[in-house]
Amino acid sequence: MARRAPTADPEDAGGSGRGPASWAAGVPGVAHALGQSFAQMGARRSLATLRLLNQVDGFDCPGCAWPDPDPNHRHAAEFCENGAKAVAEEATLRRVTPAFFAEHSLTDLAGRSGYWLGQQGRLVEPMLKTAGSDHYLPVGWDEAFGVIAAELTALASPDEAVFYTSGRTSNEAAFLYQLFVRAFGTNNLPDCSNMCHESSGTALTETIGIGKGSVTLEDLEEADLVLVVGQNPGTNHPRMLTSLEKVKRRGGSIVAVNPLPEASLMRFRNPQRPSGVVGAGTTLADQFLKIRLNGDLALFQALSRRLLDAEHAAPGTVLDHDFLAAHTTGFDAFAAHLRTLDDEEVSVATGLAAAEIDELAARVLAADKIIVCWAMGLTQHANAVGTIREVVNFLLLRGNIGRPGAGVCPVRGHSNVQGDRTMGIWERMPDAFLDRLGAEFHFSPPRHHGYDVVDAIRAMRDGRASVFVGLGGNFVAATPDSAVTEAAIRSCRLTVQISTKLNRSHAVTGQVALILPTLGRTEVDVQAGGPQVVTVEDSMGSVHASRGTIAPAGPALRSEVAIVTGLAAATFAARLAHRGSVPAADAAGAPAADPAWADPASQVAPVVDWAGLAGDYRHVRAHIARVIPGFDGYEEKIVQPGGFLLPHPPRDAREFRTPSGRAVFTVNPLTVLRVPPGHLLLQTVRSHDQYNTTIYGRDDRYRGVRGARRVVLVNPDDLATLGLADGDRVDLVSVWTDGAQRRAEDFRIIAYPTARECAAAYFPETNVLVPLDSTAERSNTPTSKSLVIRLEPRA
Ligand SMILES: Nc1nc2c(c(=O)[nH]1)N[C@H]1C(S)=C(S)[C@@H](COP(=O)(O)OP(=O)(O)OC[C@H]3O[C@@H](n4cnc5c(=O)[nH]c(N)nc54)[C@H](O)[C@@H]3O)O[C@H]1N2
Ligand SMILES: Nc1nc2c(c(=O)[nH]1)N[C@H]1C(S)=C(S)[C@@H](COP(=O)(O)OP(=O)(O)OC[C@H]3O[C@@H](n4cnc5c(=O)[nH]c(N)nc54)[C@H](O)[C@@H]3O)O[C@H]1N2
Ligand SMILES: [Mo]
Repeated sequence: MARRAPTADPEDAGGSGRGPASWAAGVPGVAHALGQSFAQMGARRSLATLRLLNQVDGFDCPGCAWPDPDPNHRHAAEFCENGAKAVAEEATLRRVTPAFFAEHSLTDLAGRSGYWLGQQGRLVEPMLKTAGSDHYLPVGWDEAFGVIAAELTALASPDEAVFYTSGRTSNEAAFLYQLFVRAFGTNNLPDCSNMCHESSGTALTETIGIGKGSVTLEDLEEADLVLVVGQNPGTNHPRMLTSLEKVKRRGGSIVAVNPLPEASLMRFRNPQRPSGVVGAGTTLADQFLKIRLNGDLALFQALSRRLLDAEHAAPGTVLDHDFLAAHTTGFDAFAAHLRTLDDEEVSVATGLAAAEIDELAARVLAADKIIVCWAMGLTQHANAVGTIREVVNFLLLRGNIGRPGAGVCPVRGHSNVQGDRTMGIWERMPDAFLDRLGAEFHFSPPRHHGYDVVDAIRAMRDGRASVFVGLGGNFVAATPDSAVTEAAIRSCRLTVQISTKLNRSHAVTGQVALILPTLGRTEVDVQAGGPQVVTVEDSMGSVHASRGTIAPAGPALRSEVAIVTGLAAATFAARLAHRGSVPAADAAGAPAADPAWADPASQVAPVVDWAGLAGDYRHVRAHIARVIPGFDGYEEKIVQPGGFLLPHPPRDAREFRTPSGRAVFTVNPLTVLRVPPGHLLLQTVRSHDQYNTTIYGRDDRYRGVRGARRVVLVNPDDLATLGLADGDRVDLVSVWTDGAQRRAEDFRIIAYPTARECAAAYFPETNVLVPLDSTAERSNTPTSKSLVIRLEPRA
C-alpha cells in the first residue's frame, strides 16, 4: 500500500528545450489563459467569472498576493494569465464524486501524478477512509466532525495534534481556526509560510520591528531604482510587471539579480495596453546580475561596502547621517565588519565580476529612492535570514526605509498568506496577541510555542503527534524530504484535509482519513444570515473584501468558516462529554476562578457561539476588530472600494518597534557555499504552468521548455566539465551531511544559460532531494534553493 510518488509520468516522456524566451506576456499569455479557462469552465462561465476577478464587487484572485491598483486605476481585465489559470482550476466543471472514489483506491491514487489528480476536478462530498480500508466512502458532515472530535478528545495532550494552514484561507476562517486550535490547547499551527517567507518575517522583525514589507504600490511606482532579487515575477506575480513598467516609464531603473535570465525581467509586453499587444514591449531590466545561487548576502555586503567607501572618499555625501543618528543602532559594528570584507570571497560567492557590482553601486548612488523586492530566491537558503538582514543594512545606509518610494518589499506568495499570519496562524504568536485573544473569549491560550512545518514532520515521524488537520494546501507534496514526510503522515492515526481539489495529500494518509470539501474564493457563500463576504490582506498590508460570484461546485460543499466552526463545536461537545466536567466558565461567560484554568489541558471550552459566528461573518469580524490592532471599524472599512491599509510603523512614521526603538544594523558572517568537484548546486523552482503543487500543464513557456517537467537546467560549460550533454538522462542525487543519498530518478538535461555550477529543476518532483534537517538558521525554512547534487547518468 505504501506506494511511492510516481517517478515516471508516462505522459512526461520527451519534451523539448529551446532556451529562454526574450520577452514575456502579451498575446500568447492571454490567449493561453483563455484557452485553459474555456477547456475547464466553458466559454460563458469563463467570461462571467473572469470579468469579476479583482474587481471591487468581485472576488480576490486566488493566485498570488500582489496588490490590486486603487479602484480608479483598475483595468476591466485586472488579472493575468496565471490568475486566470488559478481561477479555471477552481471553477472547473469537472467533479470528483463518490463514484470516482469507488473506482480508484488510495493505492491507485498514490500512483498517479499530481497533474492527473488535479485534472479530476472539484471535490464535492465529504469522504471517509476507515482504518484498514483502501477506499474512501461518502460520510455525512456530522459523522465526519464526530470522527475528528473523538480522535482529538482521545489524545493524551492537545500537542499531539497538528493544524496546518495554506495561504488561501480567508481572514475569517483563519481567525476562527487559530481560536479553535488554541482553545483546544495547542499552538501547533504550522503554515505554508514556514516554507516560504518565514526568513523574511524573522529578519524584518529583528531589524525594523515588523515582519512585513514597508512599501505600497504607489511607493513602488515612484521609486528611482527597484532591485528584483530572487524572484520570477513574469510567472509568479505577473501583475507586478505592470508596476515595473510604470517605474520605467517614469524614468526609474530596474535591476534583476538572478542565476537565471528570467524572460519577464528582460522584456515585457503588457497585454492590458494595445501597444503591448503589437509593439516591441518594454525592456525592463537595465542591468542583470547573473548571480551564483546563495551569493546575495555577499552581494549586499559588497554594495554596502562600496557605499561606505564612497562616503569615506566624500564625507557627508553618501550616507543619510540624520536618519542613521535618529533612527538606527549598531552602525559602528556593522561598518567595522564590512571593512574586513574580502573581495576574493565576494567573487567566489557571487560569481560576479567586481565591475558588475561597481556598476550597480553607481546606480545606487544615483538613486534617491530605492526599493528591494525579493521572494523565494532569498528566503530558501541556509543563510536566508542573514541575507535579508543585509538587504535591510543596505537600505538603512541611505535612509531608504520609511519614506515614499523607498523600502523593503518581500513579495508574498499565496493570496492571503500575509492575512493568515495577521489573524494568528503562527506557532509563535507574541504574548500581546494571546492576551487579547484570551480576554476576548474568556480563556487562557497556551503559551509554549508549537511546531512549525519541519518540527511537525519530526513530531509525526517520532510518534509525538498522531492527528493532522490541513486547512487547504498539499502538505505531503509541498514539504521537504518526501519519503520521510510521507512515512510520517502514514504513521498518523488520523489525517484530515479541508480542500477544494484532489491532491497527493488525499492519497497518502493516516490510518483514518477524511476529505472535507470546501467552497473556493470564486463561489457564492450563503449562510443563515444571507450571502457572505470574506476578507483578505495582500502583500502590501491592504485588506479588502472578496465576494464569490459563481454557484458552488456542489450542494454538499461548506465554507471554510462553516467547517472550522462545525469542527470546533463538535470537538468541545465531545470534550465536555468525555471529561464529564463542567465548562470552565460560568453561564454568564466569566472566566472560572479555579487556578487550574491556567492549564490548557484542564480547559473544556471557551465561551463561543460557533454556530452564530458561522451564520454571519460580520460577527467574526467584530471579534477580529477587538483582538487585532488596526482593524477598528473593520466592517465599515471593507465596504470602501479598495479596502484599507493596516498600520505599519516604519512605513507610516519611521517608528521601529524593536527593543531599542530603532532600526537595527546587524553583522552577518559571510559563508561561501563551496560545491565539491563533480557536483552542482540545485535550486527547485516553479514552472510557468504550475501553482505550487497544482500542475496546470507541462510547459514552461518563458524558459522555452515544452511538454516536460522532469528536466534539469544546467550551464553548457558545466555539462562539458561533467562530461554530459543536452538531452542526457540522469538521476539527481543530493548529498547531505547525514550521509544519506536522496535520489530523484530520470531527469532529462537541458543546456541552459544559468549561472555556473547552478542547476534548476521543478518542485514538487524534486522535494525528495531536500533533507528535512537542511533548514535556514533561525527561520527553519527548508533550503529548497541550494541543494548540493550530482548528476548520475542512467544506464
Ligand atoms: N503562477 C504561479 N504564481 C505563484 C506561485 C506558483 O506556483 N505559480 N506560487 C506562489 C507562491 S506560494 C510563492 S512563495 C511565490 C514564489 O515566487 P518566486 O520566488 O518568484 O518563485 P520561484 O519559482 O521559487 O522562483 C525563485 C526565483 O529566484 C531565483 N533564485 C533562486 N535562488 C536564488 C538565489 O540564490 N539568488 C537569487 N538572486 N535568485 C535566486 C530563481 O532563479 C527564480 O527566478 O509565487 C506565488 N505565485
Ligand atoms: N522544493 C520546494 N518546495 C517548496 C517550495 C519551493 O520553492 N521548492 N515552495 C514552498 C512554498 S513558497 C509554499 S507557499 C508551499 C506551498 O504549500 P501548500 O500551500 O501546502 O501547497 P499548494 O500546492 O499551494 O496547495 C494546493 C492545494 O490547496 C487546496 N486549495 C486550493 N484552494 C483552496 C481553498 O480556497 N481552500 C482550501 N481549503 N483549499 C484550497 C487544493 O486542494 C490544492 O490541491 O510549498 C513550499 N514547497
Ligand atoms: Mo509561498
